Order: sequence, then structure tokens, then C-alpha cells
Amino acid sequence: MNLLSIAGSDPSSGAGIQGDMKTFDAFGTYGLSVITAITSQNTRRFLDVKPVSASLVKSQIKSILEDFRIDAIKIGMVYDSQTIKVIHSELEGIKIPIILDPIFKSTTGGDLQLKDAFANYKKFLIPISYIITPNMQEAEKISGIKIKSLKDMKNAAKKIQKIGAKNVIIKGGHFLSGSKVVDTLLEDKKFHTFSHDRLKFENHGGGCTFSAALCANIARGKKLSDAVDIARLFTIESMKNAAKIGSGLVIVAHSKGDEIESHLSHAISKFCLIDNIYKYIPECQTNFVYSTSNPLSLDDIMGLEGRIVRTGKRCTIAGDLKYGGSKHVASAVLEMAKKFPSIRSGVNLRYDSMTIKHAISKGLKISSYDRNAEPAKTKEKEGSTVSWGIKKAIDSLNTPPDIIFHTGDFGKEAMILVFGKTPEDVLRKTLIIIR
Ligand code: PXL
Repeated sequence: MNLLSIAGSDPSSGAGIQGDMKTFDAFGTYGLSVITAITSQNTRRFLDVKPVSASLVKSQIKSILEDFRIDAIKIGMVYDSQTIKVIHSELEGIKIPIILDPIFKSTTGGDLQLKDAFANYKKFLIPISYIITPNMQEAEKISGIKIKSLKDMKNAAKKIQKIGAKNVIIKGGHFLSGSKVVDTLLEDKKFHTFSHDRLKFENHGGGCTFSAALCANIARGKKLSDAVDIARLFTIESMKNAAKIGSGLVIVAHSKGDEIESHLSHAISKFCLIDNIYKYIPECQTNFVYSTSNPLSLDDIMGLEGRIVRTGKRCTIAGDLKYGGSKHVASAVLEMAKKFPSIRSGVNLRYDSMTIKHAISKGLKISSYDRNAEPAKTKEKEGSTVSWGIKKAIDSLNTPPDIIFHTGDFGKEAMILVFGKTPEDVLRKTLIIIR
């Protein structure tokens, strides 16, 4: 998954482009960047800002869009009208969701947008956004409504939607009794509200973290209200973990997002880069899975909805990572995890007796089963062969094998399955086997 952030540079790396790249990474996505301005700031004060020329912003956007498939775009700081106009002309009509994070002031009070750019911001960028993510002050500025109640917040969201944003999330309403903070999402015509406890200290990077996390989760195909909720919880966690890196404000510290997805996604990318790996992709192609701990069903195991496909002498990743995305490899891991709960990841490779000999010589623990010996009863049951086979292969074992293979059956391709505790562990064993 590739995401693009069009935003300003923050040398303290809590917010701006640098913060976005860290958030994208935490969700296992690849971050590309177009820099609109350079700021000089730290956790105590704001020193200076200069925009990058509009023509250079334009050519940066072109350079990314002509080469990469982009799954979602986040727009953060845009300093002046010329930049706003080129971003609009480059992105207008594009079929990629745009997450617009209005940025007017830095945490330490510096101006991040020229006053005379605001009208153009409303005219050119808000209407091309799939969702806009203002906090209370920004929502008041854009809507012209003073927000003192949930009703005002909802009216402000409607007004901002009228300006042209398809959906609106206003963050940080603090008018409820007690210490609750409320966020309001206007999704098309429907309102959703979310609330959490107010955090006690100010931090640097929370706003950018939220919109970048939202961008990642919209790209991953999450339902909008779910994407908002995941991004909120991730941001709250990052704010709670905020660290005193400099001598002023604390800086958000990102936790790992969906660790399952991020580990698996990294491992799959590395797997595809292994020299000659295409030779190990079977006819039925490859899946690579990672399970939550103690899985109960295939829905607890993440895998590719498509496959890792052999394309000439390379591998291509087809489809997205989803819980329930794999049937065969996931069934094998599910069966393994019943007896050996530490085993949570697996990949299937093309069978070759030489590969098995090599794995044995390298000290890996091997088991196997005979598909021909499967009783007619389980054969009839759709999808049960793998579970039956794995069970058979581990029945008499006291420790988990690294590899289980079978040599096929009439019309059924022989196969090797590599198991491990994590995707990295599976990757390590795969490298041992094929080198
Ligand atoms: O958090 C908003 C933001 C965005 N972009 C840049 C910033 C800040 C806040 O300070 O500096 C470059």
C-alpha cells in the first residue's frame, strides 16, 4: 500500500512530513512525500518558514503520480495560494481519496498558512477532499460557527460539508460534563460521535498522527467510521506514549498500529525480494499468513486475499491483506496453533525433494503426511484436507516442526509449508531452505 503526504517539513519530526512518514510506517504502508514548505521549529519555539516554489511542488506531485500507484493522499500544510492552486490542478478529478488536514498554526504558535491563502484553501482544496479533519478551532475558522455545544459542532460539520468536503470529522470538542472529549464524524448525511478522556498535557504531532493514520486506514479499505475509530485510538495511544525528546513540549510516540498487518506486510515485501524466489512459487501460487494469538477460526488469521504470484522471474503481490484472506495456508496454521500455540505464521512453497534434503541438512525439523491416505469422509468435506494432513503430521510430535510437506495426490500439487512464530521467523527459515 502506497500513501502520499503533501505537507510541510517539521525538523523536530513530531508533525508534518516526518510525522506522517512515521505514522504510515506504523501501519505497514509505504510513505511518499511532496514537501510544500520548510519550517524551522523545535519543541519550544517557532523560528521561521519558507514555502517551496509552486512549480517545484507541482513537479514533485508529477514525479510521484507518474511512477507509483497511490492508494490515498494526505494534504497537510500548504502555505500560499499558488501552491494551493497547483495542488488543485494536479489532483482535481483524481480517483484517489484525499484526506485534508487543515493546518493554520504550529503547536508553538507559528503561522503555517498565509492569511490571504485561506479563501483559496476553501475554494480549491476543501471541495476535492474525501474527508477533512479540523480540530475545534480550525472548524470554527472554516465554518464561521462558534462551537460551544455538540449541536454547534454538528452544524459546523454540515457547513463545512456544504463548502465541498464529502465527509467531515471535527476533533476535540470539550463541552461535555466531566473530562470527556468528543469527536464528531459527518459521513455523508449521517453523524457518528466518539468520545474519550481528555489528556492532561499538550503534545506535538497529535493532529498529523490522526490524519495520517486515517489516510492509512482509508487506503486499507476500512469502513469510514472504523477508519476514524482506529485512527483516534492510535492517536490517543501515541499521545499517552509521548516522550520528552526536546526541552519543551512532548512529542507523540507511535505504537505499532496493527502489528499483525505491519509485520506480515514487511515480511511479504522482503520475501518477494529474495533472489530466485520465483522458483519456489508453486502452480497454485503462494500465500503468507500471520495469526492473532490463540486463533479460533480463519477470520483470526491474516493473509493475502489474492496471492504472491509468479510473474516471469519475479513475484508480484496480488490483492490486499485481510483477516480471513487465506484458506489453505491459514487452515494449516490454525491446526498447528491448536497443538503448538506459539506457531502463528506460515507460507507455502513449491515442493522439490532436493529442497527437503537441503532443509534437513541445515538442521530444520521436518514432518510430512500422505494425501493419498486421507479417508473418503474428510475428502468430501470442503477445505478439510489441509487440517486433516497437518493434524496427522504433528500427531506424534512434542515440539513443532519447521516444515510440513506432502507429495500430492491425483490432480493435487505437492507442497511445502514453512511455519514459524512470526512472519520474520518464517522468512528466516525460508532463507535457510533456499540458500
Ligand atoms: O500539527 C500540525 C503541523 C503540520 N505541519 C507542520 C507543523 C505542524 C505543527 O507544528 O509544524 C510542518
